Amino acid sequence: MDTSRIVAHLDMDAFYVSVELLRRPDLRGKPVIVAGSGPRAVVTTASYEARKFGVGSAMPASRARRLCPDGVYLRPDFPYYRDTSRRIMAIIADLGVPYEPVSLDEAYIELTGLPYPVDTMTGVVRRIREELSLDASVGIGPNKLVAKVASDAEKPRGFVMLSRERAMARFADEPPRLIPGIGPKTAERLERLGVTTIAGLRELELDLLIERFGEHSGHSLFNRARFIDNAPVAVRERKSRSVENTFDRDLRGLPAMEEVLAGQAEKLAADLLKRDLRARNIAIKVRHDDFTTVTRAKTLPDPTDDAAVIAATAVELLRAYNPARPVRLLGVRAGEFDREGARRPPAGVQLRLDDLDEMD
Ligand code: TTP
Ligand code: MG
Repeated sequence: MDTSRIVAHLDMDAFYVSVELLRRPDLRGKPVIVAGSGPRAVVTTASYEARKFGVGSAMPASRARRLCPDGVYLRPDFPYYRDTSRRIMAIIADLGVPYEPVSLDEAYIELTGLPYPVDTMTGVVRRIREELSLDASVGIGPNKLVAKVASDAEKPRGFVMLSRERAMARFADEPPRLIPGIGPKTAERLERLGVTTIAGLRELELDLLIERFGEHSGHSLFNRARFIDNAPVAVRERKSRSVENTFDRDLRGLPAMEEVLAGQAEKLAADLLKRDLRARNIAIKVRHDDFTTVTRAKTLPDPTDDAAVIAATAVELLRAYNPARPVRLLGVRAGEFDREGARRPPAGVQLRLDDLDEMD
């Protein structure tokens, strides 16, 4: 087995609630619950204060109100959470290593090959705290499975590093459901086989697991009980990057529009530079006052991350199109990247998870 792999999982603490508290600091320390409205509404998240009343995610809001009648109930504001999520992911992206966002508030990060993987993650947590005033929990391990379970083990503000062996020992007496991928149905079937703990699951022979759960799931259960997981951190590369703005008042006339495009080209170029990307294709997006939307694109002879080249191309496209109606939105997009993906840092000293064991 490759013992030099190091993966982190980062998960924000009480995410929706924490984001709400940024604009409602008066609610800090109170039981706050973000839930939808209507008879079938469910709780999306509850502050740690509210969790003391037994309120939790996915619970019907009506039940939460009975358990915690004095709680503050807020409606979810998804655009606000999405925007905050982008900021978090941008901090992670700054590491320049592969990462995989799994939801608005969590991501896996491939730390293999980094000289100081632990410092790297404490740095991420610090930046999220300093720049966004939000708390995150982190798990570090030899694979995604250990990292994920570790990030959950000491929430909130957890920071747990475990080797595979340590993970097996630490979670031995926990129910199999602790392992992602083992849902209520599987847990029930395991219980009928007399298995109520992860250690108990390890006592079942592979053949029996395959017989009961099928080839694929049988193997998976066998491996996951041992915290074996070879899944890669799946980087989802975006095929293009863009900057766009909607205006409070519609724009008329080319000069005003060209000025906007020039500013957007600056931002886009900085973004490309940061991600070590050069684009072969530049496009503009124009949305009119009647919401008709057009895009115009041009392929360049050489890939670029140069603001002046991007701006000149965008302006050229705009002049050729020459909008006939007032414009409510303008944008510039860069695509067909020449060199995708992040710079790999030079391989330095490799911290092995055996070393981590000795540190705690
Ligand atoms: P989680 O990370 O599961 O929960 P959390 O961040 O609120 O709390 P913690 O990690 O500290 O235990 O989910 C992230 C967000 O996803 C959560 O804030 C709200 C949303 N969510 C739902 O909308 N429905 C759900 O059932 C769950 C579990 C989460
Ligand atoms: Mg979370």
